[in-house]
Amino acid sequence: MTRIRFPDGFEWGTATAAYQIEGAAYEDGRGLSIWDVFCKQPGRVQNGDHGDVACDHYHRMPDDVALMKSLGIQSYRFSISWPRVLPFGTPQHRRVQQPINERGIDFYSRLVDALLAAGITPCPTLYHWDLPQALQDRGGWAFRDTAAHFADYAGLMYARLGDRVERWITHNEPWVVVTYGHRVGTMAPGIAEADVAARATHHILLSHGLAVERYRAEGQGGAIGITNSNSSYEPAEADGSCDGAVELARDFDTRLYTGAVLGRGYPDSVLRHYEARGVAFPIEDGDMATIAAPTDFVGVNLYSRTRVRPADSGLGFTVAPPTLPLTPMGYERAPHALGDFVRFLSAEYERPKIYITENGVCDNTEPVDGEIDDVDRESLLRGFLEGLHRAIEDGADVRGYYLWSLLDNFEWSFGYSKRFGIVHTDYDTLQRTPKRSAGFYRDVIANNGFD
Ligand code: IFM
Repeated sequence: MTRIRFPDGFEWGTATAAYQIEGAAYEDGRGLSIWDVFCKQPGRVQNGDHGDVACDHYHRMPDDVALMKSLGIQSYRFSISWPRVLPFGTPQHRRVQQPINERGIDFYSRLVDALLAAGITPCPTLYHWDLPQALQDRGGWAFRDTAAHFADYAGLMYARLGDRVERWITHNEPWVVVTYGHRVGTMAPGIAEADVAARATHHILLSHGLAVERYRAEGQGGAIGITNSNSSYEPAEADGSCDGAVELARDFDTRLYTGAVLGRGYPDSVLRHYEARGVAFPIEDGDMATIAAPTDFVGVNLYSRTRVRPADSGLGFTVAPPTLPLTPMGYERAPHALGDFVRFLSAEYERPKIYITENGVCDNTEPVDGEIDDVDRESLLRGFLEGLHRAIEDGADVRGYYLWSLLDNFEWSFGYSKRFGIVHTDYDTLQRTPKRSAGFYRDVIANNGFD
């Protein structure tokens, strides 16, 4: 049996996001986000589900922190709900009188204090998809000013939490926001326009850069980075005919986001794709340098692999049918994908410092006699971690791993139908029950690995 031990100081965490767990959507002065609005539009979200209550974490936060402590969690990646702290956007918003919602700020301040008291390092993400609806009404991410609003909101959070928070993430998965929110329209704000998608791409990345510059300008001494979604792209055929498709897929996914942030600019293939549709990225002088403001780490989210082959239209590549068994999310069970992707990223960008900011498994195993025996999750997690460990041994600089997710929660357009938690949430009683995989993860943390 292989003995796997991660490097000393490797950090083990769990991740969640505000809209997916907090609930309390209309309490204590929180403003509307685009997801509050999107969920209430008929047919947008499976079963008409929404995040009004979610896991009720807003009221159960101390218990959830205690739960993490009982599992030995070392760092917690959560997100801040922008409309909870700034119900209408930012204090500088031009047309609306802008109160800061002190009750919202107080919630995150209490969360940070509780985490620190439990010996857990806080790692907030500033944007995990819940844009204030007030900013969407003014154009959302298609509108350049939204980037400046984001930097102001970031500055507010640095000022209020920066004395205790030393690791920040600007955005979660811009690719998802752009693709599903603005190009395909199956996520909030539900737009399906190439022009809006291009504008959103650029303004989200610009907002990241502005927030990083603000972090440095304010003399904050911690670390800041961005989290991108990724897949490990593989050729559908092994004869070389699909290798170009793999590179193209990497352009649209990893290189457009991580590459731009790491100073490589936008891939020509992506710019050409949009140009062919009469769409130009709204790049102004200095933007690309701002986007490439030096970050301290790259956040990697990865759940599976994707096999691709060339296509004559669309993006120039197409996804080939799966050949491996699927999780209930429809993702291939590909344990090698995490290590493979990390190896690719490390080679492509000269060994950046990496945190795995999300990795996990959808497994809908239900309780039987109060026990949740999620063996499929445990075995796939084990495989992901084995692959990650090999990539580290091969030289990748990976500093920590955040498992998605602590709790079963609201899975966006799938509502509550997909369970990613290592802790089961009963959505009737809101009771939390650690699953078999929580025990596995607790032992991984205690041993900094597994046998
Ligand atoms: O639940 C999501 C999360 O919000 C972003 N990354 C992927 C997760 C699982 O689909």
